[in-house]
Amino acid sequence: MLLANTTEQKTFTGAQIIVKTLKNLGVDCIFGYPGGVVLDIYDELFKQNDIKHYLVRHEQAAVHAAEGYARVSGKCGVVLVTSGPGAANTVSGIANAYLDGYPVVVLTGQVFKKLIGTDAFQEINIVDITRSCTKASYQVTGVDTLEHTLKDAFNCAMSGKKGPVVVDLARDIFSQNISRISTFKYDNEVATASSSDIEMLSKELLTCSRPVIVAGGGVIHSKASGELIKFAEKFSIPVVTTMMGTGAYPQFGKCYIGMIGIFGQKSANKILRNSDLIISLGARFNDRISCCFSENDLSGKIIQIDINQNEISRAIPAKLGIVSDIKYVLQQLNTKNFSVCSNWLNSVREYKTSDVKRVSISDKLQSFEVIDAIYKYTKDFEPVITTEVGQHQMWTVQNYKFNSPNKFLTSGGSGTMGFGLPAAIGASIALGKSPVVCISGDGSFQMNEQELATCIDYKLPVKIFIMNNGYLGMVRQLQQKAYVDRYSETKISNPDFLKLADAYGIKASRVKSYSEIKPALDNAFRTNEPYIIDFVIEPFEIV
Ligand SMILES: Cc1ncc(C[n+]2csc(CCOP(=O)(O)OP(=O)(O)O)c2C)c(N)n1
Ligand SMILES: [Mg+2]
Repeated sequence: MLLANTTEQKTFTGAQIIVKTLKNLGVDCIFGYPGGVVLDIYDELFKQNDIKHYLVRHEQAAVHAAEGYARVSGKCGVVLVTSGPGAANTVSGIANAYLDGYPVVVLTGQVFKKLIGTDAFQEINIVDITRSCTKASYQVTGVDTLEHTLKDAFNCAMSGKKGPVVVDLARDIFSQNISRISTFKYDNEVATASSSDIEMLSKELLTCSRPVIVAGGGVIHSKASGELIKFAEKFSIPVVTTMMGTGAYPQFGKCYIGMIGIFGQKSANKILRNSDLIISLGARFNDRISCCFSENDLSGKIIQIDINQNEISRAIPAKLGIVSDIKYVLQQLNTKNFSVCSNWLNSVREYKTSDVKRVSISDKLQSFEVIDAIYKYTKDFEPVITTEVGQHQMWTVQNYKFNSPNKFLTSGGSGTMGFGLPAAIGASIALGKSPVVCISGDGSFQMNEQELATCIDYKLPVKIFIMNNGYLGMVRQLQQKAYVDRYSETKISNPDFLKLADAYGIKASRVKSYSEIKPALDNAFRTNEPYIIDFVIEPFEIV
């Protein structure tokens, strides 16, 4: 909701209004890449110091960096790019932020109003292209609607289930004048459960005997980890998470069992089957989870709590759906008394014996040994860990122990290779240039490796650990199972990552055996600069 108005009498250009409005909205950094159409905005940015612009090397990376910044800071990420190819390059990043629900406002330059629709030089219809993967796509063709559209865009990105919003800016408006500009505060209204919803939920909790909590990304969005810990531990209810809920409940916590879904633990999936009540907190039950329950009817026992009305019963029909901020619901439940389920919790802990134990399949360095060593080395300072997409992503979520929210940044809904490095850049900036670890695959790293230049330019201590297996491993694994070892186009050649690092002025080392891990990590964390470790691992491991 937008509140209050005071006015100043002065004339402003559209470009000035953009920069001033962003400041009013509390924006302190922008990730972007310039081009002819948006030069007026870049000139205004040059003249001020309140908003810092981070120049990336590819527009997709700008959006991932803005998402990484948003995930860690809780603020809205902002991106500025030029028209045509600049705007088109943002689409993968926008889709990523959409599916995982993180707020990013993407400002795209557009050709002059009279040229829109004429296939003018560097014209694309970014509004139509992104309509299905944004919360809203606006086009501004007159300076009079500029300020309000920007406010609406931020409000939309940050409210309810958060997500990306595009604001496409016709070139004319940057030099048009307007005489009024407002200052304003902006406030977020959050949906909360009704008292009858809370009563119905309490009744279910009073009558069940085998409850389980599924903590999804919504718990992290709602900053409800403290309330979740209290709720689960007060009543001894087992907690499982989705991948996006990793860290929402501490993995060393006494109620934690594991991650559900196809790459999760058998024990965690088994609890859902054997439970009589599933309390789903901000989990989407997408196909990577629901495929594990195709032979079980969970619909009669799911209570789904989500800020997004559209998620309720989307994948599995819910017995009760509550559209609400999760923190609010947990706060209400924590004031009540339900029976304590210690026997049930103790019995499901036994399920863990059925979980697969990782074992070495060769004398080569194994992925799980590497991730475990990284965990042991970093656990005391709990850095933010980002991943790319592939086997290394699953090895990370399976073998690293996350004990706090917002420490694990991964591409869940979209599975976008190329997310991890720019997301680590955004996270490091949000944390005031703190060390952030990017666990990468050799394939994924090459999707946005140009961002090493951004790390160097801004002296960001991003530690890139490449799980180098010489394959697009996750796809190779599918081929191994489904196509009898016919590895069509999944063996990849890589550059010498040490030489590549050197070309960018980044220090690096290569690790081929277990004993080399610790000295390499010492080197990586001793410096306050970026660092690359090329972990040469067994190529034929499977997740
Ligand atoms: C942009 C994009 N293209 C293609 C894919 C399909 N895909 C999923 S995992 C994967 C392999 C990733 O290889 P690598 O980064 O080396 O990770 P590994 O599985 O070997 O650990 C591919 C190609 C994708 N997820 N994203
Ligand atoms: Mg690989």
